[in-house]
Amino acid sequence: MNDTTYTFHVTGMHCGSCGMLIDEALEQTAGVYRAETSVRAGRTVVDADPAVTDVPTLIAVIADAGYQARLAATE
Ligand SMILES: [Cu+2]
Repeated sequence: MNDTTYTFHVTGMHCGSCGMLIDEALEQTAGVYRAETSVRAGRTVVDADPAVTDVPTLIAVIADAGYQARLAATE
């Protein structure tokens, strides 16, 4: 199984609900195994299958939830 970990810097989050909203939106996205957002750190870590989804898609999902994301790291 393909598994890439993407770390995004996310701005616009105010509280824990913001983080849960982002995690739920990402985990409903095809190819995403797991998402974990830290509101305090302003960061979302996403485990996903790069054969199914990609960075622009993940950023768009976060944008649709109402937040701005940019890729910080891929491993
Ligand atoms: Cu909030």
